[in-house]
This record gives sequence, C-alpha cells and structure tokens, in this order.
Amino acid sequence: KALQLTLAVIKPDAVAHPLILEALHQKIVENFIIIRKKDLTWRRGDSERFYAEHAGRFFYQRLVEFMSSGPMRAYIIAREDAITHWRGMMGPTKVFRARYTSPDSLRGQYGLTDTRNTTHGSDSIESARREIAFFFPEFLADTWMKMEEPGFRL
Ligand code: DAT
Ligand code: MG
Repeated sequence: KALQLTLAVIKPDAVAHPLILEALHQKIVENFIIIRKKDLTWRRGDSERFYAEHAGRFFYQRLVEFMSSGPMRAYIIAREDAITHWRGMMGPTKVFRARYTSPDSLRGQYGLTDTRNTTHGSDSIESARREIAFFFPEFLADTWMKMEEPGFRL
C-alpha cells in the first residue's frame, strides 16, 4: 500500500506549553516519517483564510483570534493512511467528547476547550493538498513525490 502525506499542526495552546509540545512532537516522531517541519505565527488574515469554511459559525471569531495568538508548529508527515491515522490520534474536535469517548487521544489528554484543542489534521486528500500548500507554499508535492519517492501519493 502506498504511503500518504498529510498536514499536522500543533496549535498555539499546545506550543505554549513546553511539556505538551514535547509530548505531541514525540507522538508524531513515533508514528510518522517527518517530511517537513516549521514553526510559524499566523496573522489574523491567515487564520481567516484558512478557516473560511467556518465563517459565520458562532465560534469563528474565537477560532480566528486563537489561531493567530501565538506560534504554531506545522509538519508534513507520511505513512500509510496518514490522514486517517493522524485524525484518529487527535480524537474528536470537542474536548469533553474527546475526554469521555477517547481519553487516550491527544485532544482527550491535552485539550483545554473546544477551541483550544491542541492539534489540527487535514480531513481528506483534497484538504491535505490544499492545507500542505497553505502552510508550505515552497513544497512542491507532486514534484517531490515523483522525484524522491515513487511509492508516495497525496
Ligand atoms: P477539526 O479541527 O476537528 O477538523 P472543525 O474543522 O469542525 O474541527 O473545526 C475547526 C476548528 O474550529 C476546531 O479544531 C476548533 C474550532 N471549533 C469547531 N467546532 C467548535 C465549537 N463547537 N466550539 C468552539 N470551537 C469550535
Ligand atoms: Mg476540520
């Protein structure tokens, strides 16, 4: 089975806490091949563009503000079924659901609120493509996969 790429992001709440940042980083190292990694801080406009699909929802302003409130760490990661695997490790979006139904998930263990929920992961092949390009515009996914790893796909 082919390896797959996805985007994983450690959000500002988790980056701000050194022990949580380290724990999440170790989980990623143990479960994936890391292809790229960068620390970055969004401006409000980046936040608004990235989460445009949620514009108008009651939590949108809070989400936009939070995601541009401090440094994040983004990774391009690879393995078989990377998208599903990372989403599974993260657990449910909402923190109480995560805590009670998936206490061992990253959000179940480290999530603070429905907004401050530690991590982001792409939820489909299309969003992985779009979101990798959003965070890593210099990363040419098609060229990289063709030239370096014929077994990879996105
Ligand atoms: P996910 O991050 O699991 O893909 P999503 O795409 O539905 O979840 O929402 C994006 C982010 O928006 C989510 O990580 C945190 C915030 N969010 C979603 N639903 C929320 C809610 N009901 N209350 C507060 N924040 C919410
Ligand atoms: Mg989502």
